[in-house]
Amino acid sequence: RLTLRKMANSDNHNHNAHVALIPSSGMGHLTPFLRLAVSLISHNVRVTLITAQTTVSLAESQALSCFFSTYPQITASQLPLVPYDSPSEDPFYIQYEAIRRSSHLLSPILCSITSSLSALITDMSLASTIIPVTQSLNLPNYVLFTSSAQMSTLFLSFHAIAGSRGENDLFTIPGMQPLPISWIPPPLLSEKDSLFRTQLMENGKAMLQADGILINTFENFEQEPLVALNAGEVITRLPPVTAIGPFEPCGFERSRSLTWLDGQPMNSVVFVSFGSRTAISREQNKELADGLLRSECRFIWVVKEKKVDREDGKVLDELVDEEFMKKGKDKGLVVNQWVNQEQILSHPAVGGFVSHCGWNSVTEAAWHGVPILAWPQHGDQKMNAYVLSKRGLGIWAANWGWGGEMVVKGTEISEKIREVMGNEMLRAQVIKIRENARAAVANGGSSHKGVIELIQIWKNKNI
Ligand code: UPG
Repeated sequence: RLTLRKMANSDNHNHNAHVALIPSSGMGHLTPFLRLAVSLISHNVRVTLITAQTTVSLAESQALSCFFSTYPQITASQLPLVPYDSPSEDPFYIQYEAIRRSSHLLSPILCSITSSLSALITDMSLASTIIPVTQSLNLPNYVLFTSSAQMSTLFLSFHAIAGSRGENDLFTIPGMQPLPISWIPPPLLSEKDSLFRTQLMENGKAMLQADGILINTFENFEQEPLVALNAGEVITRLPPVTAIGPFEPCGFERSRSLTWLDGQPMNSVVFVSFGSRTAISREQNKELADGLLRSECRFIWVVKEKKVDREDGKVLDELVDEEFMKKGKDKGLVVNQWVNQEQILSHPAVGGFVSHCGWNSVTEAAWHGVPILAWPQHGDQKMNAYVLSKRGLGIWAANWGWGGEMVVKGTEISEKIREVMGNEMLRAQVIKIRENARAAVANGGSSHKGVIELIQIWKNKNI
């Protein structure tokens, strides 16, 4: 406690806020932290980014090296990890757990930061082990929730309501409308212990001790959960919840030119991608290929068969059958590697997005005004699909179930793709959402105000 206080006092001449950020694991968690860091430096906040010493995916290590060379003013700091393994679990959750079990090593890192820190911003998956560390240093801790505000209502209340079920297969989160129980992430309903369930319960509970909760969303898009959270209806004694998104994609993420897309008519291409860590079965991919051909739309399809990109080594011919490659070659592109999704969504030729509804994908689609065909696969994704379909950012074929629960037929997929690509009313609604998203982070917008207020609080702490 003493160490951090003493440093703060000796650094009184520095009136800029200085914030350290600690993401957890996977591009779905790293990307929003990088975007937030860029937004903070644009407001003259000093930023230190603390990352785990090794990353699970190649995409993360490449993004980090590109990020630090683009923004040399951001200080890089590394957290060494104590070894942890649990072979039957998801590699990304294992990494969360390794970081959580290494949280005590954060203390000397925070104390060694030479200019005084105003706050630490912690990923929600690390909250329960990092909050005690910052409390002992008397350092404010803000938790960044990287999914929807809707999902946060479940995350924050589940430890208190686990075991209680509504009627007729409904599930009720206090302060919210009852939802079908099939939208709750399955590991939360299982009797079996899992990292997902234990971590979510512990983190949700610990977030009551945070100084604030920040969410990558905007008021106009998720008013209902945001109001319920701040009114204490979801759970009492919650710190202030501030919507500070959608985070603007940043320049360093753009790389390649998109020659093929440049030659396609406006709104004619459907982009198909299930994010950075979702594997789709071979059987389902076959139906997806069939659906794409039947839809007669142009397409860019990212095929992924493994969770972790380092294992995604198969050549395309092995993943997609020869006949599809022949028939589809004039219609589109199939890739089995990292693409620049944000850049693709920003292209005028792209008129629809078949998405698993990872929250970054949803906010990127909102930012660029691209209608979504929601096909949630796991975790928070049905909650996110619910939000986007309710707000008119896309349509959700809710009867397709979770990923792997059934094999959705090509005929059905093609129908839904056509519905999204050809629906002019939907397109007009989505354009409006894009305007609202951009207005939220522009000068005077609700999220912009939220960030400015936070920075003021952090600056006052320094003086
Ligand atoms: N991305 C690319 N190129 C690719 C694949 C992904 O640029 O080839 C980017 C994409 O633009 C996005 C990020 O990687 O910025 C992926 O994030 P997201 O769309 O949120 O999906 P996941 O990677 O699946 O994210 C995890 C969870 C998801 C959750 C999210 C935020 O799987 O369910 O909402 O984290 O908590």
